[in-house]
Amino acid sequence: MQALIIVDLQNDFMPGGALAVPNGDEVVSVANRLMSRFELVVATQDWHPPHHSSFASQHPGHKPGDVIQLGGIEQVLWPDHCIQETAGAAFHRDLNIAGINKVFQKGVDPAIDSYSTFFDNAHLRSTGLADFLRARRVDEVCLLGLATDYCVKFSVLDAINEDFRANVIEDGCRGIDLQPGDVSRAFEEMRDAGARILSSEEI
Ligand code: VGL
Ligand code: ZN
Repeated sequence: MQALIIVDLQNDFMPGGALAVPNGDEVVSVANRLMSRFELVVATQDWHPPHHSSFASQHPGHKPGDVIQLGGIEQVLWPDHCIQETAGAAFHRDLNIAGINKVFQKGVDPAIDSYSTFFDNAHLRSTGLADFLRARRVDEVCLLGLATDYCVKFSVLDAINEDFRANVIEDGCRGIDLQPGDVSRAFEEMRDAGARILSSEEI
């Protein structure tokens, strides 16, 4: 059984948003088109408390894009984004919410970031997604969304670690490219880990 996982199609990641991913809005229609092909559709939401430690605003002297050590792991600092219950954290208005079976929220612990849909960045706490999928006999997942080089990549790597076959829908993803080449390196890393990189036409 296959599931579609739609990653973080939220206003703050769209053009004009607080942490805009270039052309991020282009993948909403890809997500809507693919939903009907899957028996199970999961969407994730980046869902931070107002003073989340991944925000540069919480670290005097630092600015977005800086990298610091946080709880022993590297943390890129971001503009304030996807704050719980705000318009920026809401799904893009064109996303077909009715086609989503379950929403998983992540990044809720103020002390640690969570790029992956499965675990926080220190791999300490599970979101419950893996068990949710296994309970429904899912053995293969297809992922798309934002951003290729953060939440999509880490979700795909964790999916493989959790023994799911993982497919990434290339035209359903857009990335940040904080360092030029990050997006193509992310695809390479996912492929090397065992993910299949597909086009939405192949689904
Ligand atoms: C994301 C940076 C910070 C993402 C979330 O969804 O890829 N990136 N928070
Ligand atoms: Zn975030």
